[in-house]
Amino acid sequence: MKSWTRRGVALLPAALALGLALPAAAQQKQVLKAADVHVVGYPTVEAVERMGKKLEAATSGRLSIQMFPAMQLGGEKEMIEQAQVGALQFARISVGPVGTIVDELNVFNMPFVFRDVAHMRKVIDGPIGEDLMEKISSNPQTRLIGLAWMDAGARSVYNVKRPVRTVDDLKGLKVRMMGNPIFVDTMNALGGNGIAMGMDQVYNALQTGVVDGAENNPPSYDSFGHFQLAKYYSLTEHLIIPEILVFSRRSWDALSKADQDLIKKVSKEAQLEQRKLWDEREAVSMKKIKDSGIEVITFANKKPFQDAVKPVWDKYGGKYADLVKKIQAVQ
Ligand code: GTR
Repeated sequence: MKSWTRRGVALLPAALALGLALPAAAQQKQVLKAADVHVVGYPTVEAVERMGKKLEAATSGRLSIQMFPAMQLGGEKEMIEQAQVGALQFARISVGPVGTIVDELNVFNMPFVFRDVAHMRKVIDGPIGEDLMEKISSNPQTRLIGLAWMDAGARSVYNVKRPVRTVDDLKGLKVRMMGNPIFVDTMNALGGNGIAMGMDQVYNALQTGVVDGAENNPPSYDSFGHFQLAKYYSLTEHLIIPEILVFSRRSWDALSKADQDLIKKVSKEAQLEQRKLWDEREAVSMKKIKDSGIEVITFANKKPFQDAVKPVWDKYGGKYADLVKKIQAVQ
């Protein structure tokens, strides 16, 4: 009896680490850390916080999420690194930086790859989305588990200098892009000077003239305060890049199968819940942008912009040709 007890005690930490079937009350409370570059109230942050509430309810408080919003843990590159070592569990990031780790995902980072946002949503909700998500989880080098897609609308160019009405107007503008060579090449093909930079530096860079502009969706342009500095917003919609919620593989492997399944379930629900929040927020941000006197430039025809990015397709497109055909076939 004694030796059984000793062995039982000795095995306890291992059992906990593996999440083996101990009575729920005996299992440790776990606070899962989540990070986002966005502030509280932003659709992605709100969706993950709601997930946390669901986890708490489903496990009687054993699992919960602590959100670190607003770049408290750095930019997305830093968030990925922290998730890889298990210092952070959930990282809500753009597919932009993920493409530098899992090349297949770069297909979503190609300019004008989707016809519109509705097309992107159909693709991420369907088998292509599932397949690409699996590519993250199945590749041991990522050290990440892919959980859910989220919406980030379409990205458009804004700048401090002048209204951009044509491709030519972009000439000579230094435009911040996310850290992925595809984006820098895209801006260069459009005639501007693409400058890769983490979001944590962009406001300052716009203020000091290190860059003349950047590109993003209306909620980000609004929420990061860039609209207060860059007064010209041209709805080029050159990139439609979904967001992604990933989990640290290291932390994942220490969870029980039941907890993994629960996290997968609430993440999938978050994918559609975030979309509703997104649509509402996009309308609010667009109104705020227009009401604050920003010159919003629309395009009846984006073909000149689409034609200009042909060099990017020539350089990278070949690798993704089959996948692109499948994406285009999604109606
Ligand atoms: C936002 C996106 C962030 C980040 C940011 C950026 O739209 O939600 O995840 O990618 O853009 O430009 O760095």
